[in-house]
Amino acid sequence: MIQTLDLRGRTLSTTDLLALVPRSASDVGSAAAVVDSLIADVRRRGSAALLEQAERFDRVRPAHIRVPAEVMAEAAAQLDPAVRDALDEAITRVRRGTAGQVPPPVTTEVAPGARIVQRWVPVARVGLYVPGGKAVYPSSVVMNVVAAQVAGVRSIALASPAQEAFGGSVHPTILAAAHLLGVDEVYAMGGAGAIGALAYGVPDLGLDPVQVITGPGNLFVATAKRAVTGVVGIDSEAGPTEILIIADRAANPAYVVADLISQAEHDELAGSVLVTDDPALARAVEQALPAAIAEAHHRERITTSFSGPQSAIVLVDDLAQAVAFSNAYAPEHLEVQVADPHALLPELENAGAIFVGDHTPVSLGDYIAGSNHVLPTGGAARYSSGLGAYTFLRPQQVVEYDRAALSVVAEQVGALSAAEQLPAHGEAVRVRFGSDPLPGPAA
Ligand code: HSO
Ligand code: ZN
Repeated sequence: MIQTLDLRGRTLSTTDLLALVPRSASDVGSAAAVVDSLIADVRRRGSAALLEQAERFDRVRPAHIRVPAEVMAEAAAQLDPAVRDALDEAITRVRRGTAGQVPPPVTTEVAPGARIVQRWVPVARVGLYVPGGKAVYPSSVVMNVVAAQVAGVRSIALASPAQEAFGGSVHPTILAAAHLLGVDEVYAMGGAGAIGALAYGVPDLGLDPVQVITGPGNLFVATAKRAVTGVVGIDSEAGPTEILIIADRAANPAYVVADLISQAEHDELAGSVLVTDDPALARAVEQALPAAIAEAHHRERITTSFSGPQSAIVLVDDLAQAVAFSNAYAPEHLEVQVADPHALLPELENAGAIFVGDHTPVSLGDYIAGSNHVLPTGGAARYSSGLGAYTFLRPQQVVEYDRAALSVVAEQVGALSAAEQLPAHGEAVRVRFGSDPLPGPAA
């Protein structure tokens, strides 16, 4: 079922390597016209448009778009205690794991009396979109909200589609997770209209616009996030999940099989790739897969994902070739199950997150490791990172010169302003010294 690609003895370019294990193409953009009109309608008619869109796309008319406080509290009270305990632990660990992502302000004296402060300022208000489809991910609420809170974001609004099965409200597990995190501004609204509502605000709902929108969604949500970019900032677009495992003869095939299956259960389009220099391990994994999949709850989805061109067992000559493959592929999740994983770490450049050793499966990171599970997919790990506090922070420079420090460079500002034929620029410095002669850099 899963293809085996034997790259031993072959030298391939990055383009060739990528063509061997192609990801599914994304057609974000194809829905642009529909999405634009849905957003425009929300801007024009506010909650009336949102209610109509819920009836049309979610087949239910929410009793309230803004989820009432009692409904939030009730959902939290009804939450299974074991799930509540696990969410509490996840929140604690992700908070700890995120704390190091807020850099302290740095002051640099570029010259005597001339100071540049580099500081990191959170955006004021953030919107989080939580999909309402086949999967309910309270863990994603934790990942997004904690990152924003650690950054210092003061106001967070959450949007999730109205659910027919829950009387037109948001899924109670999502409500409970939000409540545990102290987020009580939740709206039963979904799809492109919800993204428009967050970006532009909805006056008749008392919903103020946000500055950054994060969270995954279907094609319409992704298209809508693209459409409002510039009005707001967004996180990266989430494609199907991916796992790449680099393993050598020291790896336990049962762990490799379980970890590949764990991510494939998300999506038919999920990519699962094992890269190994050990033909015996490759064989063991290939042989163990069918029985393991047969046991799996989502066996059909997993089978489809393993049978697709995006999944493979890749045989390489050595771990150096495995690293080269992984760097070219740039997986969302990279597991390193080799005898000496730390020897490979310095060489591993492109990955959303790296999971080291036999006892760090991706599913640990999905829930409770303390890292963030919102990670770049589709090769975006070549140039971007996962979600973190920095997603909600802007670096800002604060500039401060005293009179003496300004006088030292006044002539130079004048010279550059003359060269650019912008003499008023020079004058804005000169005016501060009246008829005093300018001392110039040598003074
Ligand atoms: N592996 C998913 C995140 C997730 N897993 C949520 C379980 N729940 C994408 O990184
Ligand atoms: Zn997962």
